[in-house]
Amino acid sequence: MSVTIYGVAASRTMRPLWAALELGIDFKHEPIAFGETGSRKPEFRSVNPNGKIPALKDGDLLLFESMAIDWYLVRKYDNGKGLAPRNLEEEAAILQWTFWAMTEVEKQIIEWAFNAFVWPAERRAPKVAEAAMASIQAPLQVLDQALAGKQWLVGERFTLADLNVAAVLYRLLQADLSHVPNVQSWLRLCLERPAALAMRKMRE
Ligand SMILES: N[C@@H](CCC(=O)N[C@@H](CS)C(=O)NCC(=O)O)C(=O)O
Repeated sequence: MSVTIYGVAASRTMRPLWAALELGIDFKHEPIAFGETGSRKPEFRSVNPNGKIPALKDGDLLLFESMAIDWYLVRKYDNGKGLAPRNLEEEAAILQWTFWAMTEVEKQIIEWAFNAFVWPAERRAPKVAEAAMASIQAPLQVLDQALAGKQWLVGERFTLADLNVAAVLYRLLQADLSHVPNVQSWLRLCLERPAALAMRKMRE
């Protein structure tokens, strides 16, 4: 077993854990906590100098950044499973959706979730949650249109584009998505795959 994934599942580590489970990789999981009690400890800085999770070790290779780790895992271990791109156009489309999720909606979804239900009630700021939810409406419409008449984002099969975007949207399972019905049904389809359910069991 050469692959080790560092980080508790209830964090962005859910992304490489889901990818590894989809790919059937025989990996070791080190559930390092985030912050002072785990990822920021000096001994973990040799794994990820940023003091954050997730991180990955595969033989001599050390990697940080969840989406770079996912990219590496599917490029190395796909073995025909279909998560990896099959040509340049698919590669660009998978990167497009991955970067879109990270830059257009990730921060706002986290802000919404923490202020809507993750933090204890006294710490929540309902107005911040409301503003964060309002700010993702335009990108959600873009995603909804991209999914019109399609089951998956790229190449008519479940790819890393679906995994990365659905992992970023995970918290929206608890939001009302009835006004973006394509996103609603696609998100459920992604997050109810056996590998996604196994990942969710590790974190919920
Ligand atoms: N862009 C990085 C973000 C990593 C990150 O911020 N991870 C959080 C947990 S989800 C963390 O380790 N925070 C600990 C800290 O900032 O002390 C990625 O996608 O991997």
